[in-house]
Amino acid sequence: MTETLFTPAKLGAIDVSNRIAMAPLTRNRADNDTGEVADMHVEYYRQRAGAGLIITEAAQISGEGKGYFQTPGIYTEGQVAAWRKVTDAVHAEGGKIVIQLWHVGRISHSSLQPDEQAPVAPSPLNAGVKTFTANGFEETSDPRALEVGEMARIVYDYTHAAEMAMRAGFDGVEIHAANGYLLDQFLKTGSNQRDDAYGGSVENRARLLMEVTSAVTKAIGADRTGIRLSPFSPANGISDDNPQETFEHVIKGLNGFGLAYLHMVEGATGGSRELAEGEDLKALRDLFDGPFMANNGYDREMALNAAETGHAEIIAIGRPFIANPDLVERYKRDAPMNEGNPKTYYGGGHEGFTDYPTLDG
Ligand code: 8OZ
Repeated sequence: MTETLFTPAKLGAIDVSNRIAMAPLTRNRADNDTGEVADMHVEYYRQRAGAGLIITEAAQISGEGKGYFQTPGIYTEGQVAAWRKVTDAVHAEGGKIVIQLWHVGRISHSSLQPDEQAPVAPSPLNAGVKTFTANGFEETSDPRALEVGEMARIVYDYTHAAEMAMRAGFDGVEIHAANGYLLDQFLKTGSNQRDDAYGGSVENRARLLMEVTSAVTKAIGADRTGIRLSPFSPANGISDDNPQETFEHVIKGLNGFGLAYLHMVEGATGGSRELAEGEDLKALRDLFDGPFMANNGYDREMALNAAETGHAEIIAIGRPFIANPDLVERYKRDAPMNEGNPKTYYGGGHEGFTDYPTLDG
C-alpha cells in the first residue's frame, strides 16, 4: 500500500504528484542590483523538482518590497527571463513550482530601498529587529506609515508581480502574509495602530490582505493562488492582542475566494510548535474550506501522519530540503538524511546550495 503522503493531490488548478512541498527558503544568492536569479538557481530548483510542489524563496514585488541583501524580485523583464529558466527546468523534471510574493514592509533598511528612502509600514513603528544588508546584520530602519492613497499602488504591485510570475512560467503564486512582513504587519495589532479604514477593527486590519487577494485572484485565478499565514508566530517582532479572533476573521474572508491552498506556519516560524493558552490551531485549520498546507518542524513521521489523518492535503518541509535535494525519495525509502550547514544558508555560491549529494551520489 502506498502511504497517502506519496499519492497525488489537487491544489486548485495545480496537480501535484505527492503531498510534500518544498517550503519557501530565503537563500540570498540573487544579483543584488538586478534582483535576477542565476544559473545556480536553475540547478538548485531542478535538483529539488521531486517535491510535489516547490514554493520558491520569497521574491519582492517591487523595489520598496525588498528588505535583505541579494533577494530576488519578480517585477522586471530581466527577473522574468531569469525565473523562466528555473520554471522550465522544474517542469522538464515533471515538477510544479509557485513563486512566493513578498513585500517586507518595515523589515528593511534604507540602504536596500530605492533612493535610500525609509521603508514603509502600517504605522511608524520600528520592528526592533535586524536585517541583512551589504554590511552584514543591521538594525531595521525607522519606517514611515503608508498613506491611504498609497494602498492602490501596493495592491497594483502584487497584481503586477503575479502577472509577471505567470509570464515566467510559474504554476501559480503564494502571497506571503506571514512572518511579520507587510501584510502580517497590517493584520496584527502590535504593528498596526492606524485609525483609518486599514486599522483598528479586525475587519480593517484585514482589508489590505483581502484587497490584495481579490486583485491577485482576479488577475491569475484563485485556483493558482495560495496564501501563507503565521497566526501565532512572533517572527520579526510581530504581536497581536487576539490572534485567534484576528485569524478566524481572516480565514472566513479567504474562504470566499476558492484559493488553491492555505499554507500555515504552525507555531513559531522555524521554532517551537507549542501554542499559548487560547491559541487553537485546529479550530483555524477546520475553518478553512480548501486545501490545507501544514508547515513547521515536520519530520517524516509527522508528515506521514498529517497526510494519513487528513490534517493536511500537503506538508511543506523547509530546512531539510536544503541538504536533501531528493527528500521525497529519502522519505519513501526511509533513508538517512544529510545534515545542512547553517553557515551557507544565506548568501554565497554553489557551496551549500547545489552541492548536497542525493542517495544515488
Ligand atoms: C529567513 C531570512 C530572511 C527572510 C521569512 C522570507 O521568514 C523569510 C526570511 C527567512 O518568511
